[in-house]
Amino acid sequence: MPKTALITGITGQDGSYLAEVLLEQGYDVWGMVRRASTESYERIEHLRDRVRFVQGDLLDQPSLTSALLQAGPDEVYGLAAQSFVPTSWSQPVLTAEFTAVGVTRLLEAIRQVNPAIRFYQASSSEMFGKVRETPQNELTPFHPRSPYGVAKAYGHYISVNYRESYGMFCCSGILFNHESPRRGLEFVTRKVSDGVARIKLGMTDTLTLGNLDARRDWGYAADYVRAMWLMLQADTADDYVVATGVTHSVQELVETAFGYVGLDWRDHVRTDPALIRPAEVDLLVGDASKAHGELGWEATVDFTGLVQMMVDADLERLS
Ligand code: NAP
Ligand code: G4F
Repeated sequence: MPKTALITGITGQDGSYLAEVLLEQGYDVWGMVRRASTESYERIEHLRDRVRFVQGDLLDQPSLTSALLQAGPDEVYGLAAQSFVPTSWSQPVLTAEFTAVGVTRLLEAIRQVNPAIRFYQASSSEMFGKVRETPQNELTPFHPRSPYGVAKAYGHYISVNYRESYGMFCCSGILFNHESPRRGLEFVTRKVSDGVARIKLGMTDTLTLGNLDARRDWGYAADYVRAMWLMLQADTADDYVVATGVTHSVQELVETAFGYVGLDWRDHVRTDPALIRPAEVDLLVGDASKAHGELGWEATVDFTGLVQMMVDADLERLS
């Protein structure tokens, strides 16, 4: 009997890769999508005839209950969120409604429809914020530095609480930044790969960025969604850091991407104070020893391989 999974946020970067993994595993895959005047199915176009869709929105409790009743999942992957950190300052209340309280709405729907459903919560290294120790692991205290980080800390703790209060199988994956050619264009890696491709192809000459000193632990999204699936196959529900363990600055990202196509970044990159955040997360680097040891998870793509993959994909798309 094949298992059934429901993915919220299936139209996003991670949802598209996770759907591929689950289909490969023989799952019946359902995706929750929100109604829009224009469909945003670009990342899952190639999967459309293999996935079933149900409408729902994190703001609307009855739609979540209906989605669960319709799909009848064994596993729910809660990936939907307002996921862009700068937007969380301009829309802090909406971010809290989607990214924080939305998790409670989904957990309540699961508890009422079928509390045996296994649940994955898309938690974030942004919760570590102004980091208390380096590298960060599952026991590192949180100090979020944006309304997004605060909302994710809520989502993490409410998932832990439903596990501890009701015995539900809730896993919180504390994932560090993960990227791919399907990454949204506003995130820094994709902004850089897209910008480098445009400059290389003569479509523009300049790339404007914010803080070049921030450091992130960047991995490949297709690797990270495997960790989500592995968490829900474990004997007991738990929380896991997923990271490469290697950190690079935004400047190193820029140097690597421009260098790959034979350009000097100093000739093209400008900085704009308007892109500096009200509060910054200066350094993230994760310790994924628990995921390695208990789940057998490993990253397969390193930083240079990731940057080159993204630049190649944008060059091909724009050529
Ligand atoms: P993403 O590309 O921004 O995708 C977000 C998804 O959420 C989209 O499918 C979006 O649908 C959906 N969504 C947003 N608001 C919704 C609402 N009110 N109701 C229903 N669906 C809604 O994000 P991602 O990079 O795939 O990340 C997936 C999850 O992991 C997010 O929760 C993110 O915060 C978290 N996370 C990401 C990273 C990372 O580095 N990528 C790291 C740690 C944690 P539309 O297409 O309709 O907009
Ligand atoms: O690519 P970013 O926007 O990602 P950020 O803020 O780290 O958040 C991402 O990763 C989190 C996991 O830690 C996720 F939870 C979250 O949903 C999202 O996927 O920015 C990375 C760094 C920041 O320090 C930022 O200040 O790049 C710096 N940066 C410099 N110039 C820029 C830019 N970021 C963006 N987006 N655009 C710039 O022009």
